[in-house]
Amino acid sequence: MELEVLQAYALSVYQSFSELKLSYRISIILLIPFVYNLLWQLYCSVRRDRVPLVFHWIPWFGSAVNFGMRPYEFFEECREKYGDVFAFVLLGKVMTVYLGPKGHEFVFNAKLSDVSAEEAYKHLTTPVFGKGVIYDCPNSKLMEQKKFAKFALTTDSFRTYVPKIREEMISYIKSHFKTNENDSGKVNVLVSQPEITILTASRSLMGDEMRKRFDTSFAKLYTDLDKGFTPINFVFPHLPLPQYWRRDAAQQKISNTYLSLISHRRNTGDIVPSRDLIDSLMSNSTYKDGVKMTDQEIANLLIGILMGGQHTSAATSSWFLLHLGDKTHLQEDLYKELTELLASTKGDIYDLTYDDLQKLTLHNNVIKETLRMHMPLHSIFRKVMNPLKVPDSNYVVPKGHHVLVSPGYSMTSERFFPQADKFDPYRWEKMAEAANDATNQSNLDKTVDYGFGAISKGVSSPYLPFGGGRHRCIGEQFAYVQLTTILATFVYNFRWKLADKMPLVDYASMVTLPIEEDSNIIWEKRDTCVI
Ligand code: X2N
Repeated sequence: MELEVLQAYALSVYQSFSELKLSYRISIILLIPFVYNLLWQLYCSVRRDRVPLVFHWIPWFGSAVNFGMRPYEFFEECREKYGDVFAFVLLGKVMTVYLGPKGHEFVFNAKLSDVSAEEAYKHLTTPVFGKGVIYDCPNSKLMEQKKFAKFALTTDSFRTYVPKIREEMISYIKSHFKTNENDSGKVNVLVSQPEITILTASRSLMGDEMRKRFDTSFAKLYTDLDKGFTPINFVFPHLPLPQYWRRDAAQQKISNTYLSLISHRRNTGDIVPSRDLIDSLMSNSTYKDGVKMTDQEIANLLIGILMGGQHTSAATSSWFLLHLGDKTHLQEDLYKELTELLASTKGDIYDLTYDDLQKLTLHNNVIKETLRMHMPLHSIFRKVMNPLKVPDSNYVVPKGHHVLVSPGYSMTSERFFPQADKFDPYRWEKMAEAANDATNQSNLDKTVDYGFGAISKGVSSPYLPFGGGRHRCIGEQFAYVQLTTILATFVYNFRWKLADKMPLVDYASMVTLPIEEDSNIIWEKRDTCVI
């Protein structure tokens, strides 16, 4: 009975609608999403169990422009209005943000059953890395893959990587800065640093054969794959466009190249587990349940690891070159630190070892400060799999929404780092002293192991450039080895300054990059230049 009344009503609404002028009908249809959007926001605002939602006019798109162009300012404005917890709409997804150290705990240490990284990232990463690894498998498998990868990231392997990284750097600079002909020149760090990063990472992690391939058309495949690893791919993982076809073809060709190297090494028995990541994974990739990773999966894991290290490291070395080009007196301090260390061992840059790197305090603090100001990933996501209570509040984040954590926000906030917009590597020496004075250190020592080694249990530090919890980065030590070697080699051989003003940040790329047109530096040889 009720249904008939409803049907009759719907019919009469439809009839009066179809009697309207066409232009009115079109307007009404176009207005429906906007009206729905406003009603939905009204509904959210009256529910006391929902996180405050940032108002937006445009359905689906939401706050994409503000978030995509200036995320930290957007977060700060939202915090002033709503506090540390709020939600906003981003290209059809509802993102719940929790700012500050409590937010770091909320997201990084959330229960595995409540939030999922793979559901947030797999659409982006699986076409690029390939199937069966990282976010294209259950979390328990990822934990073991991280354990397998860590076998190639030991102190012993780092000792062998340092000379290889330095050699690649020097040969790159020789050929691209043309140091035989010139004593000074201009270079765009967004050109040089990605190239230096891929050459040093592939030489050390992937071995000599793979490094050699970058001198050929193989390098073009990496560019194709790279172009498929952008924020647009979060929203549209597959489109019938050339850039997507090239991404898929590059994934196949690159993984086939790894596959053939793997079979070659296996057939010739040429496997030395401590040599590089390939050998290490070949000899150490059997899951606890006895299942072995297939060669295809090993190849895909290699692509993922190299891709992860590439963008983040290239961005970081670009930023430290620019900041040091802006504050040239820091280069002199670094030079002093480096040459004094080398003098104590009566050597030059060719004698720099892994153990020396640990003694270069200022070099390490330059990297630490660069990561503070320019955390490569400004926003980290998880998909909510079960209704998730926000501690100390009435809020529940419903299943299907996302949570967003942004250590980069805290790391650039005045509330946690005085004079946060000043590049000051010395702040870390002062902070280390202050921390030693503090008595309550007990919490810092607690660790937890999710299967890939012990990591800090607490994640409530405002400084978390490598994240925390079960998804914490395993590349930290490798990144420091690679970046310190690159920095020391620059400092030993050159002085440099900015060609333009200090560049602004491009937040809409995969990692936070300097704007390309202001990323040129002018270098000149030092007396000690050996290149
Ligand atoms: C459309 C402005 O531009 O309005 F790679 F083995 C390998 C990477 C997570 C990037 C998040 C969003 C920017 C929207 C702009 C491996 C080393 C990893 C870790 C909106 C109009 C991959 C999210 C990018 C937000 C920027 C996920 C990486 N260590 N690598 N509107 O990484 O780890 C790996 C792990 C992420 C992001 C964004 C917009 C393991 C616009 C205008 C436009 N971001 N982004 N890795 N936006 N607009 C990695 C974690 C995993």
